[in-house]
Amino acid sequence: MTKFINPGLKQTSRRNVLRGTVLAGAAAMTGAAAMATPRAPKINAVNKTSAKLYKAASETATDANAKPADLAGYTRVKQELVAPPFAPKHEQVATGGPKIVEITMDTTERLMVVDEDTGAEVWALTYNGSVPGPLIIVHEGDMVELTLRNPADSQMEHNIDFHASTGALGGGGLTHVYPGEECVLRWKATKPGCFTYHCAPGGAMIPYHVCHGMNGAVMVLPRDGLKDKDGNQLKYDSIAYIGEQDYYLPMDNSGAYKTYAAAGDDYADSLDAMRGLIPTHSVFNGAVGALTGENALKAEVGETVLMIHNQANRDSRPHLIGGHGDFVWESSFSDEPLTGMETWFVRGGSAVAAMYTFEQPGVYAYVNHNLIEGAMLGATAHFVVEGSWDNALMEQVVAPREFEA
Ligand SMILES: [Cu+2]
Repeated sequence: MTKFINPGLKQTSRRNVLRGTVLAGAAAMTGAAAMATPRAPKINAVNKTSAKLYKAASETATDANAKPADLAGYTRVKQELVAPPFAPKHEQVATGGPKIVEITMDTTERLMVVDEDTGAEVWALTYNGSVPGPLIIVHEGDMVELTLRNPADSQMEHNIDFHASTGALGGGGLTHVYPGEECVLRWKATKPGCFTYHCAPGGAMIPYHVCHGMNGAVMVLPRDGLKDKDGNQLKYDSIAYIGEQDYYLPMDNSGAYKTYAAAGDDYADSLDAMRGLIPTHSVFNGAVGALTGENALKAEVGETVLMIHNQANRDSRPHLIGGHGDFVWESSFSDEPLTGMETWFVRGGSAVAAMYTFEQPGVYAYVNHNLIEGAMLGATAHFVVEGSWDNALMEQVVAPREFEA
């Protein structure tokens, strides 16, 4: 089978199609022709180094002399993954012994609207069709067993790097799947906390895939659930799973967003846009307005929400306007949570959990408190909270009126 990348540019065999190096080469050619830029060869060099790294990781982890894993004592369960902002069915406190949690993800490539007002769209590279990819929840000591499938009609190769896992580039070295291929990776969740996962096919393809939506989060709960600093149990009523996505969408000379016929066609243009490090969009759950208006998150006064915020590429600083982070785990769930936070920090390439119990009804904006990103680039979500107003917490004593000088 033969496929074309960037129609008219290069034709290659199926197994080689859209390897990071091939595409980078194509980008280098177009880049060199259009701009006479000296940068393109550097990307090639990076990709070569990266390819060696992946090969080495794969060889180490497929050592025939390695001892087989002892799976005695584990029970197998399936976890049905659901689209964000929702969380899969799970226990907060684990019952029974450790489990092998079976999940399946498809690396689907789909054209998504990023902003209806401007017509901005992206050929999103996804896990199971959503940006971010689905939230996975297990307990410390469990195994995650992922079947990763790349649909036959995909344009690109994909893989997955789990920050929660140990070895072989987070599994990235063992999970490269080309269109029409699948693989199975099993890893043990030894570190409790929230962690990013993302696609990392090598070289410049890594940020390209991550900045096209290919990332998500795993939450590894302690077996006995979440605790405050004194060891008291903390439970949540619901989860709001928010993935912050920076996009670098190419524009034409008039400032209009460019459109492309297929995933990968924007590669050279996107790399040029990404080099500036300034996103055109920074959005929650894939698009401007994905979590506002009709799509707003819902809660009730007295409800405790665990907000899980994933950012695979850039730092973020979430703030709930009108509320707080009662308990925030910026690091491991083994660490004491931060308390009473006004704004918390998500290091680029990580996921953070913040717990809050709503005390007043109304609309709360959950924003990246880099307010340029929150208000101008799209990083805003809304919680619509039902319940009775508490004048003891806040009251409008005098409505706005003219005063006499
Ligand atoms: Cu990918």
